[in-house]
Amino acid sequence: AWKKFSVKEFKTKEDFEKEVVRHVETTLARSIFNCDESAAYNGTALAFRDRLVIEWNKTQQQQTYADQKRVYYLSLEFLMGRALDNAMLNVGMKDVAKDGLADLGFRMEDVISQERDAALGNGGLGRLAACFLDSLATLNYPAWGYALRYRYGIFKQEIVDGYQVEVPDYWLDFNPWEFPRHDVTVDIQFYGGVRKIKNEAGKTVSVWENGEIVTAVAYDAPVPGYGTSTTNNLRLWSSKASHGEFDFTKFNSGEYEASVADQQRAETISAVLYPNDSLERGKELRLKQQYFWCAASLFDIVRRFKKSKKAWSEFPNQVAIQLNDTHPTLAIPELQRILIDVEGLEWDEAWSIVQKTFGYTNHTVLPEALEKWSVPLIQHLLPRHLQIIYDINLNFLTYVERNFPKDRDLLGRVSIIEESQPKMVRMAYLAVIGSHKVNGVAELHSDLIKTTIFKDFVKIYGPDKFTNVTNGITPRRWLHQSNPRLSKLIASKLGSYEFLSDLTLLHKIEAYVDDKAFRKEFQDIKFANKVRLANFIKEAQGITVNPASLFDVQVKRIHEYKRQQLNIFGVIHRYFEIKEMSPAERKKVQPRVSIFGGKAAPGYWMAKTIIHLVNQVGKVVNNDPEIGDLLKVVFLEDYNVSKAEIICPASDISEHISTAGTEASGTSNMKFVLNGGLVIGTCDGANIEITREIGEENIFLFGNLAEDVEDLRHAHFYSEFKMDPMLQRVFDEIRSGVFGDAGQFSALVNSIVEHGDYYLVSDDFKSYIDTHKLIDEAYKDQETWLTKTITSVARMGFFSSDRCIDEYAEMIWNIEPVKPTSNG
Ligand code: 26M
Repeated sequence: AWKKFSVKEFKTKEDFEKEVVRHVETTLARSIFNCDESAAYNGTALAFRDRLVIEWNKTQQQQTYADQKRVYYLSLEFLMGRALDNAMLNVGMKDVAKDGLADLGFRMEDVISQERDAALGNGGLGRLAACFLDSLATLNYPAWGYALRYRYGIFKQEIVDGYQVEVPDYWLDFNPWEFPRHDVTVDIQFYGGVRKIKNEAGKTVSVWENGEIVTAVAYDAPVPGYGTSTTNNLRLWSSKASHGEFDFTKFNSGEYEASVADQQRAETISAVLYPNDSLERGKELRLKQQYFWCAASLFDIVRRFKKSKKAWSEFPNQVAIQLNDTHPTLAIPELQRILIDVEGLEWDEAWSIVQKTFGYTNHTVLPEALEKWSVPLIQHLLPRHLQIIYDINLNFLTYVERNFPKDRDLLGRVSIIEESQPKMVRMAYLAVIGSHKVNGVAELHSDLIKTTIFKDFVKIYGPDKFTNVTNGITPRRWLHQSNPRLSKLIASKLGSYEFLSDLTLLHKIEAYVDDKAFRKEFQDIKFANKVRLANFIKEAQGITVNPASLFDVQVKRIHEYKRQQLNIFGVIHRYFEIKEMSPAERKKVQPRVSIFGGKAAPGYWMAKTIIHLVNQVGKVVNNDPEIGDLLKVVFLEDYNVSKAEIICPASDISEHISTAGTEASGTSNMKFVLNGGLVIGTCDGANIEITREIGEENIFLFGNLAEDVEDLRHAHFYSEFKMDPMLQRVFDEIRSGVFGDAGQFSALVNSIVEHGDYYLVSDDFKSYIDTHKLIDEAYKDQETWLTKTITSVARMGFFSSDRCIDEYAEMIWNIEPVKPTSNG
């Protein structure tokens, strides 16, 4: 009977308005008479949240009852963006809410944009995790995400005098989407020592003791699926002082300050997301974050398993844990520790459970990005784990030696411990050894890990331990939400929105590629999206751009390997080319807007220099009366998920131009093509598979291939190298001071001219410029261009994260969906 007392449903706009007013007046304790946009947002969010939590509770109950294997996605980053629009899409009733808000005097778009992004991630890796959660729920897989509840997400970027300035992102003032679970806590130990004792059975066991304790508190957020009532859970851990530590003795004995300091030290663990795409090498706090999160999550998972009273051998049949990069690798020794030290299993039995439980996804082959932690630091912070890591290594090396007795150097090469000064733990090797499957994120990348960083492990374990799962994106956010008009146009032709749950259905729009009305609407939509972006650029950066220009976009984290410097050098080249033209020649130039966006890691000086150069070039070009609309250069401040939702539907060309072999996959390439933009790109990451799917006539590929990179790098040092004359001209202009004090840019120019051009900018420059020429010409033929874009959209079905999650489920996790039933 209690089921009947569910929350108030709203069916009409009047019901909805009542719910908003009720929440504003009671939950928020505000007068409805000074209800501003922010209050309207909160009221709307709470009204939809009520609907969501009912489904959420039901899902959790049904999944427990189903008693099937669950997957736990361990990721230090979930770049979720805004939640309200997605909640409305999944609950339904957005139209009702829109009418209701209109009655109350608000526009839906304004209310939606009140929400701050949940920016708990750096870039592609964190956004991939968010897309995966969306697909897991949509496909009814029983799945939980585990992460940290950072008080500060990725910093906000401001551009001051052309330089990046970082501003803290304090986002938790009021977050209607999170539910504190003050009753779900785990005490986590750090430091201390290990003692061997004999237990009651006479067996020698290790006890880790006398450490510091910090408490993990769970905060849960609902993750709704599309077209299903399945609502999964994202659990974020927050750190606070354990009761022992905020000590009443200290408090009473006048050491008030000391006890508060203890508390603050504990809270520091979950305070801030590390803003590096790369690593905060050796930072103790980062290692503390990793262990704190792994230990809390594993305790939670083991606690849930133990409730079932099943035998330990059943653990891998109930639990799959996916490691998103090496950040959660400590979960491997932690589970081994729980099984042998706490639960009393024998080493071999425990280790077999561990290996069957974990899967590891690698996201980069760049050597400088591979995680290593110093042995002394781990010894200090996690003494028992270091012992276990050494034991894992000993067993592994013994096995290798027995099977490959003739290869003398092999042991040193594959050892988890690097024999450096100090010794280092190679986290990627530990992750490979402790998992049953290792996957890369696009075909080329998955091949590369087998021939480079994990070559020896392929020899040891055989090739079947390694597999590929090409990344994908959720069409709910990256088509329907970001481009509602295109989604509607597609639905009108396919007869329903089913393509949002089965993106391969998109192929059917290829039948309309010659349909006049369809083409016109498709083109109008692109133009309207460009107008929307042009307005945004005007508002945000004060720059006027003509939406009839070709919009050329590169938005992603700033890295030398992603080669924004190649792009801006190309822009400089274009600028001087136009300057030298006669008026008659200028008439034939295709007007362009070059749009950049992205954050540099705060300590990555070269990346910051690239941002500065883009801004300096913009200042010169945009104010040059000779140039006018022929070229504009925009650096869009503070690129994030919600801005990507405006930018991706508005590009004509987007740039994915990494040095071949360096970008593991890329995912924004998929977003741009799915929204009717074309790509200029290198043969790298998922660009290769995008080409295979959409056809090579529909993409602008350029540059050297991954297989030639090594020789080309070598050639910069060991043979007579002739700098490309067009690029030389660009460098001469920069050095002349046209874009401000040349000294600012000397390190950037010299990295290419003097220090070996590691990312091969000079080798690819001509090919890049020539390809942009082709793009200019192709764009002038609007009909052919339109055909390319429509055809490409129709062929993007493969890149749904739904396909990707089904592949993980089958090849790595061995899990089945739990179909929701209508009665809990
Ligand atoms: C850091 C500093 C200097 C140069 C490179 C790095 C660096 C590169 C990659 C650090 C970490 C990296 O890997 C983590 C990561 O975010 N990888 C991204 O994962 C996405 C999802 O799979 C892929 O789409 C991106 O291609 C990949 O870069």
